[in-house]
Amino acid sequence: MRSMKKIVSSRFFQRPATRTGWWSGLLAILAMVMLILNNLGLKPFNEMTGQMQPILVTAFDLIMLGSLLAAIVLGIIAVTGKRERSWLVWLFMIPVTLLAILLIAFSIEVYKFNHVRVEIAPTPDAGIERMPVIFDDDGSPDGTSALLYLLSDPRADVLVVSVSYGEAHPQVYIHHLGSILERYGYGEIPLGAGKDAPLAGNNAFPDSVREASNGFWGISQTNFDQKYPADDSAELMVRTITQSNKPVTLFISGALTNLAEALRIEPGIKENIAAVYIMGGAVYVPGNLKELDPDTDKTFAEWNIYVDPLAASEVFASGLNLYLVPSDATNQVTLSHDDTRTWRKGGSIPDLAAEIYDSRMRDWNREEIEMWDLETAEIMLNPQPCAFTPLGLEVVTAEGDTEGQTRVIDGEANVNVCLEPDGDAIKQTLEVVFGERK
Ligand SMILES: [Ca+2]
Repeated sequence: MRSMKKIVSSRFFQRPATRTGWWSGLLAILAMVMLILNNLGLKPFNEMTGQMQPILVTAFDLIMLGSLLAAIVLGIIAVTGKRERSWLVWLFMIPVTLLAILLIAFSIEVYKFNHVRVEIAPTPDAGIERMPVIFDDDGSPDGTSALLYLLSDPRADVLVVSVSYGEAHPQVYIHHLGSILERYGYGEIPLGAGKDAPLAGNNAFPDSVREASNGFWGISQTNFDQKYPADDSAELMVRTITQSNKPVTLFISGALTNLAEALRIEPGIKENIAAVYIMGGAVYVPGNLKELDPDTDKTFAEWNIYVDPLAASEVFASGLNLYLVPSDATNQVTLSHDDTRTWRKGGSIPDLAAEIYDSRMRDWNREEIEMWDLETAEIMLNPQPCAFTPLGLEVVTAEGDTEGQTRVIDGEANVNVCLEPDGDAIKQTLEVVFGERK
């Protein structure tokens, strides 16, 4: 075998000896300068306006990436084929390293997304009196945060997670909640999905809201491919309440469709329901339909009651022990980014609750936001911050401007209403429960 001496055409401190070597070095420098300009936001064409601007910006990107790739290819040829060792040629290693880092970071993200990490649910302290709770929300961002709160507070024993008609399509959104529960170690909680229609009529949230809920509001925390088995909500409620050896508390932060249907199936469940906490209605304040439907003439109703007034009317007349947290109370308590930041010490469940409100504030361009369902969940576990006022309330079911209104009537009180919540106390409890979650 003939031994071949490798002849190096340039040494490290020399200039490249070949054209390939020169090109690889110069293109690497060009690519890096363009990358730096790009990352510093100093792209020369970004500030321009007019027809040429998008073409020039695209051209910049193409030249940047093209010279990056060309520098790498020519660099490899120069080092291996032409035996170049000049420092200028070795510059191609810098973009190679950058690309490798990007590729590794991207792979880690893909891996994290595809491998649902099951976290260990906290073991509740045996000494704590636990409240058996059925959670029923209409697939809303704040309702999802309320669920995360109930999971974080050891005083709540969540028996069922159910989605009702309202902001979301129950059969779609239940899988988002299924994914969240599995991820955080609560995959055993039975799921319910209600019918995607009110008991009567066809009132509905705007399509844009319902479509956004299908995609989990653009917060890509859930595994969209996975499907989770879910029972019909009303039947699951009846079964769970009947079988519970302790009276059950219901948390309802959407339309009252599922509970009304459960009461129609088996009115006897009333005997084993301790209380129903409801986020909904507007008693002494204007309704909130205009917030999503600016052209409406219906200024009295609040969305949760409005989308299924018949269901609300049946529940209000049921004789159940009702606790209502209406817009009167939710208008008074707002969150800012400073508040959500204090939750994040508690780990991934509070992180998601914070991210949900942070993303709403970003999307709506607001510095502060009401917490609605989350406020109601907090008051349910910790009623001291709101003294409830017993009121006679009826729900207007007739079509017209007052449809869905929760109207005060003379006569016996049927609903306990939170009108003046102590926002600071509520936010303090949230900070403790979320921030100290183990
Ligand atoms: Ca809700």
